[in-house]
Amino acid sequence: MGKVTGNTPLCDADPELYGLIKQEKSRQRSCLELIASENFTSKAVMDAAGSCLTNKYSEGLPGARYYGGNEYIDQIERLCIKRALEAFSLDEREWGANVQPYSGSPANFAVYTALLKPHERVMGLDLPDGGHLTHGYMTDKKRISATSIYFESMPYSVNRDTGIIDYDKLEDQVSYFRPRMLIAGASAYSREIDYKRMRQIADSTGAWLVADMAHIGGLISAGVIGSPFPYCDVVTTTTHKTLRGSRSGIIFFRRGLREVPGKEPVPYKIENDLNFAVFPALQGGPHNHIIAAVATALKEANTDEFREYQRQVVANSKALCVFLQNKGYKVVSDGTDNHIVLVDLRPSGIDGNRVDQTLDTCSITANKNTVPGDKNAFRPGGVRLGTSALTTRQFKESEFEIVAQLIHEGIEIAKCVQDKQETKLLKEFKEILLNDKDILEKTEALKKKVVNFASSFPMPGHDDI
Ligand code: DSN
Repeated sequence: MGKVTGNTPLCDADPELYGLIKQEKSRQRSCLELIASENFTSKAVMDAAGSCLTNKYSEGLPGARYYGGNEYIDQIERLCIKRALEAFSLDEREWGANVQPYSGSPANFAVYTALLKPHERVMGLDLPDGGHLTHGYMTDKKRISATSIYFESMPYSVNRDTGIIDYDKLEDQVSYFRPRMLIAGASAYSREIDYKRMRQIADSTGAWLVADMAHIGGLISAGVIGSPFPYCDVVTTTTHKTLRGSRSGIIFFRRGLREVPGKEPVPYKIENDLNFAVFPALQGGPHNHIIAAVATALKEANTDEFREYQRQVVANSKALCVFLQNKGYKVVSDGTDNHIVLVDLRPSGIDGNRVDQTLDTCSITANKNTVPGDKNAFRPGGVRLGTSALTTRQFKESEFEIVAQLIHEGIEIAKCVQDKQETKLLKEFKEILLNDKDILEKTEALKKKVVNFASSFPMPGHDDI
């Protein structure tokens, strides 16, 4: 018998790659991870994602595949669907789910493909106001997202003073634009969405109401914020943000009867169109290893431990918000209901790019973000902070008080760098940040504090990679 190939572990088969993954693991462990869309998934989820299921093709749906050998794959996908419905307390007579989308953006595009004809109209929250690219984003000069290339989009916005979605203005816009689909969802919005009001607004023009709960799926599953399911026709999500699974997407769709005020209820007929849009219209074979890993994450989501985790995520976010406000920072909407704190840095005399770069140098990972009123998405005035990842590492309110202090110290350094600038160029800022002796002393000292602090907390997953 010849030698079996493919049994060598990664560390021996590809030491170069193994070394890089190890370094990334060590970065994750030693930094303060505050990117609101990230989290640390469990060892069990990673085991499923790294399993033999990656070997299998299974185009089609459970029980109706194009290739043979899918008896276990079918059971795995059905299990994932069942757990997806359970995680949001949905009755399978009223809701179904497609767990094959590769992630949130493909899930959203599948919804557009299924529910709309090309060039029909959509409305989503504007990206600079906290919306997502796939909610129809375009600029004055360019249609950026495919959702604005193949469909006609008009953004709605938040009130510039309050930072809250301007539902009255939205209602007015809808009466003129008459969209076929209204999207309720966001990437950088820290307040609860009024789905009931959005349903009324969608009904005023007979539009589909689609929620994109990618950021807040875990919080909704745990019941710590309001659910879109009672009001929406379709709900999409990613599975790796607050839901803490592997990277994937899910589309939930209504079954049963569609109630439209003033009309006889009609049966929903969107299930087949949505399934068809995912495959064969947009995707090929499902990523079975990832569907399995999502199934494991959804099992974890249906536990008291997970619900307690989500309560802590929100408690930590509220605490971080207050600690930063006490240091004089302006928080968009003056608070938070979820895992996000969106800091408007403009009143502090600095911007998102400069703070993001400075914090990154000190092992604090957050992202620059537009804040309401920003004119240019490439020069955002704020920074978005999220508490999901560090809460997974057992951070509580007292740890977030330290996090707020460390962020504040980072922002102070960014201001020192800015003071040394002779021009307004970001390139010059970076030069000074990375080369100026005084600044280097400051960033190295802060980084040391951050790394010592972060490294002392537990980290889920495998020890090495
Ligand atoms: N990149 C994700 C986020 O940070 O919100 C959304 O796609």
